[in-house]
Amino acid sequence: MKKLSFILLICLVSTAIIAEEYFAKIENHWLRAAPPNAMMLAAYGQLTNDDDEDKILIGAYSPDFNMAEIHKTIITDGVARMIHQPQLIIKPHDQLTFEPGGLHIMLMHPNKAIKVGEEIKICLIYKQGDKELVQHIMFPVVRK
Ligand SMILES: [Cu+2]
Repeated sequence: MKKLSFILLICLVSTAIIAEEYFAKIENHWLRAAPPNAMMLAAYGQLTNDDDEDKILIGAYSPDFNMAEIHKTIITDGVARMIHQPQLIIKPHDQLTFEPGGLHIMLMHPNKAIKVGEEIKICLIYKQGDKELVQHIMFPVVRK
């Protein structure tokens, strides 16, 4: 819990301190709308590393959810399972696509109603050496 509140704090104050250039570029990002009582929602998008160094993604956080993790859906023997991804490396000049049926940001236990048309803040946590850097992104809530 202490770590979570620390990350939340970074999430709220880090924009001014950390150069935006460090982070992967995110495009086509969206959060899938769900029924009002849903305990799990998922967010998607495409991350591009325009840099000459690896970008190492180690997690996610959202102030509007009690828990967030990066997952990958894998189908084994016809059964879909979601596997937690504690670390994902985006190679230089490469892309990582989060999409339904594959990689996703799993958002668990919302602490408010998540409505179509609004934007929800999700923070992606990167590792650079022994530092953790946090990228804030506003995800539009879309029904599809
Ligand atoms: Cu998941």
